[in-house]
Amino acid sequence: MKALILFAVLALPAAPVLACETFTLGDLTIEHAWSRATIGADRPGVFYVEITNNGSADDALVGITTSAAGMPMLHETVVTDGIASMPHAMSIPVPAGQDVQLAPGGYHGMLMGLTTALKDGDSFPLTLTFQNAGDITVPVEVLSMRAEGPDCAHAGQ
Ligand SMILES: [Cu+2]
Repeated sequence: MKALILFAVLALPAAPVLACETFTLGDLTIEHAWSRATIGADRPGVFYVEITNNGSADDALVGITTSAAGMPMLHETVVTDGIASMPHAMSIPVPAGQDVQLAPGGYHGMLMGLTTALKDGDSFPLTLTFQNAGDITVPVEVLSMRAEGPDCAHAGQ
């Protein structure tokens, strides 16, 4: 039994780090697509990603869909007088030449109605819909419950 546990630990670094892959849709670059493990399927999951617009025309993220959740939505975390709320974001601007992050404390995807609990190390496909660039489906890597983002070494890439 002890040997089995040791093997599992040693095998971890070899796992593919999907969240560090980069995807391209027209002038847009999509990377660091990740989510957090959930205890069950009753509470919503989260979706974070980084989008870079390398073009000269503005675009906007207008929706997300995934088989992992019945009702995925775009939210924005807004703090007013010290109280945080999460209004629904109809669209998230991705201005020309800029880098936009869906990250803890700001814009994020909220995966309402999870079909199953999200487990650390799992991944699920999610489709991002942009106003101008159209659709792209990327794999979303599920990180640990306390993760603040993927640990991607960009040196030499
Ligand atoms: Cu939210």
